[in-house]
Amino acid sequence: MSDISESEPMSLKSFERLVVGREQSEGVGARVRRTIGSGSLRRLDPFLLLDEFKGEWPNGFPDHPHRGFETVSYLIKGAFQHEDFTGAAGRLETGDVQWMTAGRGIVHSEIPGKNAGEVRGLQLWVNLKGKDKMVAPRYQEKKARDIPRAEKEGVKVAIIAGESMGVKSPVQTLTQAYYLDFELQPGAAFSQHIPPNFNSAIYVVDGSVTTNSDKKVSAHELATYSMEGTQIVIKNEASTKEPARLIIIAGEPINEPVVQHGPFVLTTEEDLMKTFEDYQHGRNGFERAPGWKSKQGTEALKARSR
Ligand code: K8S
Ligand code: FE
Repeated sequence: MSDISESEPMSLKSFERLVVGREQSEGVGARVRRTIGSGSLRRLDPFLLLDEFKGEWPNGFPDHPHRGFETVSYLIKGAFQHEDFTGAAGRLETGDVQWMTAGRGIVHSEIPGKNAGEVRGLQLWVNLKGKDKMVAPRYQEKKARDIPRAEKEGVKVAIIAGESMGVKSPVQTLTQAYYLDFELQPGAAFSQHIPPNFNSAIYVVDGSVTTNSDKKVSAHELATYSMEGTQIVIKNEASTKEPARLIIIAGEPINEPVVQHGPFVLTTEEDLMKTFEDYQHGRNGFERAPGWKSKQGTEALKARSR
C-alpha cells in the first residue's frame, strides 16, 4: 500500500454513488458517455463534466466557446486536433494531455485526427473560482512521454495532476486537483491518498475493479466517494484475467454558486448575461470571436456534407 501520510490517520473513504455513462449524441455526429454533468450527477464540485468520446473524423466538436473553467482532454487512443480563434493549433496523440484554462474566453474546434481511425478520449471540466474566471486563457500540454509515471507490484500510474506513489505532476491547476491514470494487472491492488475534504471519483476506462467495501465498478462507470476519509483502495480481482484501466479524479470544492449555460459557467445570472453579450459582440476576451471560423472545422463539416 502506498501514499501513507504521516500527518493524518489512514481512513478509508466510503463508496457513495455509481453513475453509468450511457452513449448520447453530441457535437456533430459524435457520441459521448457523460457521467459528471448528466441528469444523474449534475456536478461533483469542482468538476462540472466528464465525457468519454469515441468516434472518427470528420465527426467531432467544431467551433464552440468556453468561459469560466478549465477543460482537460486526455487521449486514450488515436489523435485529436484543436484549433482556436488566436490561430493556435495542435495535435494530441495517444497518452497526451491538454490542460486548457479557458478563463475569460476561448473559441475553438476539437476534431479527431484525419486518418487516425477510431479515436477515444476523455474530457473533464474543472470549474474556476469566481476570482479566477476571467484569467487569460492558457494551455498546458504534455506529451505522453513527459507525463511523470510510477510503477509498483502490478500497478502503473501516470500522474497528470496531483501526486501518487511519491511522484508529483508539474501541471499547475488553478483549482487544486488530482488526475491519475492507473493500469492494474489481474490480482493487483493499491491505495491512493486523497487530501482531506476533496471530492473524488474513479472512472473505469477498461475492464472492471472493486473499490472500498468491495463495490464493483465496470468500464464506462463512475464511482464517487465520501468527502470523509483520505484513502481510495482499488483492486483488479485475479479472476478478471485482464488488465483494468481507470482514472482517479479529486478536487477541492469551490463552494460557490454555479450559473451555467452550456459552455459558459459563471457564478451569477448577471455575469452569465454579460457573457452572452461579450461573446456576441466580441468583448472582454471574445474580441476574435465574431466571424471566426476554424479551418479544420470548416473542412470537417464540408466532408460530412458530401
Ligand atoms: C475533446 C461544447 C457543451 C454543453 C455542456 C451543455 C459542451 C461534448 C468532448 C473532447 C473529448 C475528448 C478529447 C477532446 C466534448 C466536450 C463540450 C461542449 C458546447 C456545449 C452542457 C461536450 C463532448 F458533448 F460536446 N470533447 N463538450 O468530449 O465541449 O452544453 Cl481528447
Ligand atoms: Fe471545447
